[in-house]
Amino acid sequence: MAAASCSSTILLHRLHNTTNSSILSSSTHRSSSLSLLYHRQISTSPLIQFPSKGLSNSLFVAPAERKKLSVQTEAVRQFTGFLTKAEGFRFAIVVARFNEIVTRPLLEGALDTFKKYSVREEDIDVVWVPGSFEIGLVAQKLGKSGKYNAILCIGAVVRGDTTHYDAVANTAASGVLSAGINSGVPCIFGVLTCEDMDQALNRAGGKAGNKGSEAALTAIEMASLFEHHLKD
Ligand code: INI
Repeated sequence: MAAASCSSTILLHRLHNTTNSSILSSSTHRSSSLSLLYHRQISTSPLIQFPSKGLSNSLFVAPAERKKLSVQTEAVRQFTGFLTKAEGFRFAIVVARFNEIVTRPLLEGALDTFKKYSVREEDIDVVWVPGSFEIGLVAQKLGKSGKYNAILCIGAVVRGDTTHYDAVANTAASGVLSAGINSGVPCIFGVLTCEDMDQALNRAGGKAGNKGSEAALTAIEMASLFEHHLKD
């Protein structure tokens, strides 16, 4: 584990960013300020809030205590994945054929995003399965193959279509989760669970954006987190 002592400039930088030092290795490098530009969703609020005197149940933090708190949290190392330098990462996409009218645009959104973030086409394998129920097993197999940095799982479960909506939706979610845990490779849940087809189409490139594209960003971030910070 890297030593916690360093200059206040570096500490401040670390509070808003991450170091390149792996949590699981002893090597320590400082991240470049460039990486700050690409940092996603960083919370600048304190991680913990202490109650102020006389307000034991309140979350109010007096200015003096807030200052003290920021001094304390400056020593906390924070790690995250980045969207830059995705070139060289390998991804598998497992996509369900069921509701293909929805899953195909989700797949296209994911492929577009990978391209935008410099993932090479030859580093992406797409595996089609009959339905969302089958995704978890295949994702696990691909994860365990050791060939990929992350597995992106795409499906669409629509309540209107089925009386076993809950069974398929829950199986898809727990299957993708288990695949990640059992393989040690990030498995990203890009399976829509919707009330009706309109809602599904809206999320597959319609009014509500493209969830396949969002899932691809998550896959890159997780691949980066594992590559740079969580390697055995
Ligand atoms: N599969 C889906 O991906 N979405 C659905 O909405 C769906 N419905 O409606 O039934 C669905 N069913 C198929 C299921 O995933 C399996 O392929 C099938 O049960 C065979 O195991």
